[in-house]
Amino acid sequence: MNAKKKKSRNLKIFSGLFAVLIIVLTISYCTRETTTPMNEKSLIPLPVNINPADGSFRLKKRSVIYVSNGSDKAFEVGDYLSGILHPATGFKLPVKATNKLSAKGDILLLLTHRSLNLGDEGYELKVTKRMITITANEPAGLFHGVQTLRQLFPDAIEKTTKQPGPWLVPAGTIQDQPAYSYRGAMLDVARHFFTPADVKAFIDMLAFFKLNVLHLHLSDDQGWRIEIKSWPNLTTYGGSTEVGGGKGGYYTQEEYKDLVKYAQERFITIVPEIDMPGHTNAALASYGILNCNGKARKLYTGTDVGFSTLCTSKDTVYKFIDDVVHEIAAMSPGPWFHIGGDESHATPMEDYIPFVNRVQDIIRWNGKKVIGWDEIANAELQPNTTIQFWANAENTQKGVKQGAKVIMSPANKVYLDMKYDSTTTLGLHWAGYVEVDSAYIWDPATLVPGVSKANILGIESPLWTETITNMKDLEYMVFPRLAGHAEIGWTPVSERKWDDYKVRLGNFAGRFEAMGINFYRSPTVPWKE
Ligand code: IFG
Repeated sequence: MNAKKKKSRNLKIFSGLFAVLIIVLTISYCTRETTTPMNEKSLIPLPVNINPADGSFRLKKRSVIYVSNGSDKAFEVGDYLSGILHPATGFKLPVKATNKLSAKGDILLLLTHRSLNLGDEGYELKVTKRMITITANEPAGLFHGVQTLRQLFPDAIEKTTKQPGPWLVPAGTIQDQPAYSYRGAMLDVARHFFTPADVKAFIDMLAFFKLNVLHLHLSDDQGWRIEIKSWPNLTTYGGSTEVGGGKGGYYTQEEYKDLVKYAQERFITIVPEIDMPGHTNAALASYGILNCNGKARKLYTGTDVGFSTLCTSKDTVYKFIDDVVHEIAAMSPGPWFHIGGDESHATPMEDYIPFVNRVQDIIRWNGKKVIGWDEIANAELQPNTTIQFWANAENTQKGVKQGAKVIMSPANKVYLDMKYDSTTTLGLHWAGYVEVDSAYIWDPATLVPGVSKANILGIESPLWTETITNMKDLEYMVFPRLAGHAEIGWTPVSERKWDDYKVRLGNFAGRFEAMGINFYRSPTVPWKE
């Protein structure tokens, strides 16, 4: 080919390549990855400070999770993050130690011993186009920062099967920390038994909303659910049924310890409750000696309350309680033991008060701090005893006058077994109907006269299971109300507005669906389809 022809051929190739380049650039510009700005993403609980920036970060297959100055627990948070990102992205992100503050990798978890004024549970989350950095004083803060990061990814991140992506996170900085230190839910596994797998699924839901306490109601009239090696009949007999006469069940000590570990890995403290002196028919049926007449009661599968009592005059009963508390306390690293104390209608007050006084000693001797339902305020409360307000403001005020801290669980706001409205088939309604808006529009610090923020340890949402037998029903009653309770426990009341929250909650429809949560589509919420 002569030189002229070569030149015109090369010119054609060049102009062809140039055209291709223009097309590629145009396509990539048009499909430039964009995401909702950080301050327009729906986050629950609402963080204290959100400062959006331009652009977004893109998680890639080669991304790395770095842990700097990390303790083992910080590393565990890295593993947890890698684990929750894997199913939907298909990326198996390695978790590596680094001693460089600006690791080249894409996600850096940084424990800082500077006194960031973020407390033990707060965090700073910084997203740039190049990398994500979560900084905290403690591993719990890193964990909570991970929950917020999770919510900044598209809803599809929650799917358990590989999704197309792209995995974009809007740039910006969040500084955040909780208003209350005790943010919990209670699961009644006595009326109806829930398997360890169910309880772990529930723990995962609590962690997603930055709750940090799971109160397990382990015994009641209908069932005893925790193995006590020194009193084996409690479970072999007392755990053999439930409301409605089903087969019941119980946690072996190994299963219970495994639940405690699972919760601990998610910075959730288990609070074990043995309800007494009332709500004890399962124990009274298991051992005759716990009854004043020495005769074992029959197992009970109904839903009445207030008909049972331990024999408060027998020393054997206090030996029983010490054995039970000792074995459970040894498996429960958290600081609290819940003694119940509610609805002891079969225990005369002159017997109830010395009983509660004596049981507080037993709990203290076993190294734990007492929590009890608000009725225990009629006894002489010891300095570290906390009362859980559920129905009686007068009891609660009595408790505060004795110097007790309060966990706020007003039945007409946070009882998750309360029907939403008269059409709700599940649940009860003795405390009234509790729609999603009513569950959110209240302030724990002003609800009960004489009980202010300084007296309040936090908030807890109990799910009583007289009418709840499975996870789908549990999810329907718990969500979306628990999301609002989590925000009440975390976000300053000055930042909480129903008109803002309901929009954010409405935008969670896709995420709840991606998580497979059977949530109630309340008519009070503008659900985004
Ligand atoms: N009150 C009883 C629970 C349960 C509940 C159902 C407390 C502290 C009604 N005690 O709430 O055992 O039956 O809504």
